[in-house]
Amino acid sequence: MTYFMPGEKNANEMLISFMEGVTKRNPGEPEFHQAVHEFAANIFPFIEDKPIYQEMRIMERLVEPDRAIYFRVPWTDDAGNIRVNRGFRVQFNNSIGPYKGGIRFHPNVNMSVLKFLGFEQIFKNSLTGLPMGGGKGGANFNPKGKSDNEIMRFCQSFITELYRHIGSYTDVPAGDIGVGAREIGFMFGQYKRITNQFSGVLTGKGLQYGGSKLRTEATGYGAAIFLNEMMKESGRFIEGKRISISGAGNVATYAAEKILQLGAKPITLSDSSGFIHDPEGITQEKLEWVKELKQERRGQINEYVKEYPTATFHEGRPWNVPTDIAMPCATQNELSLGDANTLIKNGIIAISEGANMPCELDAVNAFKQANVLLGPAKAANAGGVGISGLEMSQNSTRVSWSNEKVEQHLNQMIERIHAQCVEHGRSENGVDYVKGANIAGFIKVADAMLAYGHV
Ligand code: NDP
Ligand code: 2IT
Repeated sequence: MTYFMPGEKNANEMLISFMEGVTKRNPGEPEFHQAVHEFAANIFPFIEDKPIYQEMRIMERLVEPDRAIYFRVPWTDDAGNIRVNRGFRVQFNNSIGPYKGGIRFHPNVNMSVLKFLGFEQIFKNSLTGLPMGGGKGGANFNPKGKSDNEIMRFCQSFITELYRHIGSYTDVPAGDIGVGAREIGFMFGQYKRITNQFSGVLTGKGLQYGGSKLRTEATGYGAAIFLNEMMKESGRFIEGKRISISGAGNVATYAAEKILQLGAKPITLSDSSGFIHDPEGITQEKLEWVKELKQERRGQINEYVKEYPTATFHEGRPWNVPTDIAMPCATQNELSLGDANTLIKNGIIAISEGANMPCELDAVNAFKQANVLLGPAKAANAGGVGISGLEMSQNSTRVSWSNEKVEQHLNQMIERIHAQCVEHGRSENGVDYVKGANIAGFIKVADAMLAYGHV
């Protein structure tokens, strides 16, 4: 532990010794170190003159998950072979509500990735204003090329262990990379079967069995609305702007959809095969085609150029395409310092992070130095978990809200999150949204922890 008395060290010294401790105690977890570092760099200056947070070791307690479990997930493939994967759930912090956060199925899932995601989720959920703690889970399972039956058997096996750790007042998982409506359906079905309970234990459910309107759209829509708020705050307009988007999944496609509604022009999408550049703009009709390609046929984005020959396909990520705005919506660390410098050279105005921690730390700092508006994931993609929170409310009260009502809540929630970032992030150079989101997210959780004593 990093023990120092309040006032003994300045903010920078506190940050250095704190990060030394975090790195030492969590060896081999680079993504977790990165997420903590980005957060702590804003929090230590904030608590420098607030000794209560230092005395009560709030930061030291925040970086230790309440608990983290991992477990065997055995399943049988269509050829009858027994396969084994590893499942995880990190229950990071339930100070302001039940653990809440997605489940990711991807071959690169490990404790470091889930701890970074669970840590960020604490503050994202705090920003929504709803009573949700932070957690994240998943498995190092690759859904690519698996049949529906294989996916079902995997989800059933995963829940057969996870069910004992979750519950509508304990921990409420949802989707993330590789986990969408199909997987949530299989997991909810198995949970219901094992426990004989129909409860709001998962969000992102189908509309026929307790899902909320607009949950599917909420993350991408929210990231576009947050972008629009940042543009308005800085006296600019989103209309007519070219927007480069990475990813072609849930977040990317609905971010593109909302951007179109706001009058801007999405020009790229990507997946693990590479990216497409459509200088004429990706219209709603083209987006519908992409959704069908990715969700129904589970194909690769390179097929787009056969359907729409004005577009070109390239390997890698779309950051060298000249653009006004970028929305990384695929995965962590998908935008490097080199990419940031290219975007800055090409005159980028704003970034809105649909994915979690898509920009490397050096890239974040480069954008800040160049005065590029940067909407951090905690704030910009909070619309997804925000509507998950409202799905929980609807399940608890056994009602189903209309599209209009949920949409109104989503718009207001994103506007309030934006306002909190402005309140805590404003300086003479404009708004530092990373700082604003970190501090605003921290205060509520830290004050709840103070109330609980030394737990
Ligand atoms: P999906 O699985 O629906 O889509 C992910 C997309 O990103 C796919 O196009 C996928 O390509 C691509 N991708 C994933 N990993 C990589 C990689 N390592 N390299 C290149 N491309 C990759 O996931 P979501 O859209 O739900 O999630 C995207 C991001 O948004 C994640 O960071 C997630 O944590 C974050 N997020 C999601 C929320 C949600 O509600 N779903 C809420 C808040 C944040 P391919 O199809 O080839 O696999
Ligand atoms: O990263 C995220 O916020 C999510 N994957 C959504 C979590 C949720 O509980 O809806």
